[in-house]
Amino acid sequence: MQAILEAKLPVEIAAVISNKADAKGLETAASHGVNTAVVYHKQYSSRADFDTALAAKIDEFSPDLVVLAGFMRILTPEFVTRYQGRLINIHPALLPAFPGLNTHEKALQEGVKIHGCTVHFVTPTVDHGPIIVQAAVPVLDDDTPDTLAARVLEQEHLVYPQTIRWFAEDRISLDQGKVTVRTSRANTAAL
Ligand code: 3YE
Repeated sequence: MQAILEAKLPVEIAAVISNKADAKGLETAASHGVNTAVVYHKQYSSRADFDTALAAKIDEFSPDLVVLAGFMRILTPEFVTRYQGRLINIHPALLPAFPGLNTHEKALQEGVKIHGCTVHFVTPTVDHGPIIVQAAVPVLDDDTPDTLAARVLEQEHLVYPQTIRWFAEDRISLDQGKVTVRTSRANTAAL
């Protein structure tokens, strides 16, 4: 989220909304003069109620694009459908490998030599939406989950702002589950 705020993108960051009042990102956003809001999931008796409240808060800002950054909740199909084609997430693995949590541990366990991150449209099945962009990093022999995570995070900080820039420039489209990225650069960031 901080990398996005500091990337000097040609967009207005309408608001940063968290489901946790103590999220560091709220402070960071406020220090950049960005609107913040909290929709606390524990105040709602069901996932559907939380998602409805979250959507209502988001819609107060009429965003063109909703960007999940460090957001750790599974969203209902109703929520996901409401923002179809304008809701994106970044996942710390080269999907479809290693969906879910603890991706760096899993990558080391499996012995993959290439790991990375994936920006994807959000669909009802977690971590299975259409892929927009990926960045790859090498896995080194002496990597720990932490050193590997740091290498991947560096790429996340590049590709997520880049994706938002392309979105703002109307270079990304989603048609029948297929993503097109119109850019002179390759879709994949370099190693
Ligand atoms: N929801 C849908 N599709 C997606 N959320 C995220 C991506 C994505 C999505 O592609 N439908 C971990 C969720 C995985 C988990 O079990 N979370 C718990 C809450 C844990 C907590 O509050 O810390 C839950 O019950 O949702 C964003 C990434 C989701 C990460």
